[in-house]
Amino acid sequence: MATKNLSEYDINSIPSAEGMKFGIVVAEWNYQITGQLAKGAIDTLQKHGANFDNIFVKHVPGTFELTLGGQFFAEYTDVDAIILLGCVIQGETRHFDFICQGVTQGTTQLNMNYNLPVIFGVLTTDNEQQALDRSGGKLGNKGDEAAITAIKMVNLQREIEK
Ligand code: DLZ
Repeated sequence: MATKNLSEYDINSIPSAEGMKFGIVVAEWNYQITGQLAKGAIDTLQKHGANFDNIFVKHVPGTFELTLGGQFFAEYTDVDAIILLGCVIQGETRHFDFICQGVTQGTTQLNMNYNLPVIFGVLTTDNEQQALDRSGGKLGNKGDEAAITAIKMVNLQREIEK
């Protein structure tokens, strides 16, 4: 089965991110991966017109804390979208399941509670190689995909809000 390259998209279909403000929350756990996700997201936002001064990056200890980090952005700042970046790698215990469940449900809640795009940029992989492949490796970068999703959702909200 072919797997999608996370960095491939139709460049002409992306709205301009000029004037948009973004909060990015990055998990420190597996930082060799999440640092690359953040780099991909920041580069992609700028490539599509976002000003570097309108991109705010904060770190949290692990993926489980991404939701609260995102809530801080939603509650205390005027960003237009929030991008959550983490990487959970399957281990020998069920910790993986609990972290993934917590962050997915938490992200959905933030979207609904704040009426704000909160983008799920979390890799959930069986091993480190799968994560490397998706953080700037042979399958692209999930950070790029998260940035494009954020731009599209801000644009959609602005179109419908009018
Ligand atoms: C504890 C833990 C484990 C085992 N694995 C990961 C992981 O693969 N990726 C990740 O981002 N964080 C992991 N953590 C840390 C949790 O996300 C969280 O920081 C701690 O459980 C403290 O709440």
